[in-house]
Amino acid sequence: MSTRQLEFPKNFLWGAATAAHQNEGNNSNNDFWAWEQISGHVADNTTSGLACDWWHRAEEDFDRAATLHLNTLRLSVEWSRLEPEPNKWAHAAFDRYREMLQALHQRGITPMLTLHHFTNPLWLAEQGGWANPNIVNYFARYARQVVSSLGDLCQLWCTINEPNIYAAYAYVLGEWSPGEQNIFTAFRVMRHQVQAHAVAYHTIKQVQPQAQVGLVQHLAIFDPANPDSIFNRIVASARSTMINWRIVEATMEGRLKFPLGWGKRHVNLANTNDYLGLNYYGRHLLNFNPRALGALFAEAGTASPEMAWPQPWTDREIYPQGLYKLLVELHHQYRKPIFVTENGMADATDDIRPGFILTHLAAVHRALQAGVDVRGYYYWTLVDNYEWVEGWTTPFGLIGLDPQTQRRTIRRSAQLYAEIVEANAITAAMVARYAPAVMLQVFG
Ligand code: IFM
Repeated sequence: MSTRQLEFPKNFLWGAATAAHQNEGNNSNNDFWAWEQISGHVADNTTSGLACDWWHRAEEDFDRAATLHLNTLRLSVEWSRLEPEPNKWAHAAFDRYREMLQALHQRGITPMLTLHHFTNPLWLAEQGGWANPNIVNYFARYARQVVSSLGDLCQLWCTINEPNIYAAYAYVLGEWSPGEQNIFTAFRVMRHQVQAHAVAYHTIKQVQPQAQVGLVQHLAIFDPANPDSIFNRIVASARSTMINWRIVEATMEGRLKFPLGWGKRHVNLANTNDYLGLNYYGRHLLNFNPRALGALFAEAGTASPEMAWPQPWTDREIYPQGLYKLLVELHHQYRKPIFVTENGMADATDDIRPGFILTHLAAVHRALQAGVDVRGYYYWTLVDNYEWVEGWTTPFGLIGLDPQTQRRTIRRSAQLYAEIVEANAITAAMVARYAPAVMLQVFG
């Protein structure tokens, strides 16, 4: 048996990522809850309901996370619980989050806390949500309250999760509340997200100067389905610029470039990330389509079968090299510490997930070898949870969940991940046991 292994740095953070609405249950005071109650909005017509019942029993899953040796967990606080009415703060909800954060610390798990993970209090949605410029001040007020109340238990903060995905689903595709299909509103929303992030960044640093604060962006690889077509190449590159980079650029360089603005530099936006959060899921292959204005003139194409490693249920391909490429690109552009704040796949049978985890961690390792300052990795997600308009159809968890009975099943990939975390390394023996087919991809 080969003794080859990929070792990770000492103090590397190994975690899983989660989100309040997807895990807590009964978040009935937010706009996504209202949205999911309407028939036809969710693939399997389910609602989030009790979700993983974290509002009452998160600690049981924290125990499981500790058994898997995780030393960090990314979770979010639910705005609609904490501020159920404008500027009225629910102390009992703050207390529950304090309990959860304390429970993590007791288990040796460092929390990373996200302030906004897609959902909005109903009062805010009724005022136009992220399309309303007042959101910037509302978000700053909320950030101040959260950090003042929970800051003694948390130092790692994410302001906004995947602003690009939120703007696209809620304002371009119209699949999430408020169901708009207006690309110009989407650009306005993105501008507000950048401004809200920056104001929250400064607010958090004022309250807690030692805090580490960052935006969490979903970055994908957009490649031309046919690399010989110049139109395909143009739309793939435009998609990458607009969807991947404009928001990150604005929060690092301070410039609101087209279509967020006309390139003016705003000092208060610049350098508002202590680290960069990267959520990565795969590669999209694109064809030019002159009729697809809302999709920036692109539609999904397919790769040649021998190239593709398809992901069930999406049009994106599993593409671990993409994680390496994006880590290197972020590093070259911005020289900031990076966390892989999400990476995962839905796989009910858990046949593909072990290979997915191994190949993506090998990509992270390669980036580390190339000098990229990657501080941690969060698998999405710990326990199967409510996947927005996909409902309960896409089990991403290391741990399986039957939402009817709340019964958990530890998947093989959880055992693999636990072994990697415990060893702080990937060994050839692990690959041979869990996913021998990817041996070459992992060790090159
Ligand atoms: O479940 C989502 C999460 O809320 C945000 N990032 C992608 C995940 C999987 O689709």
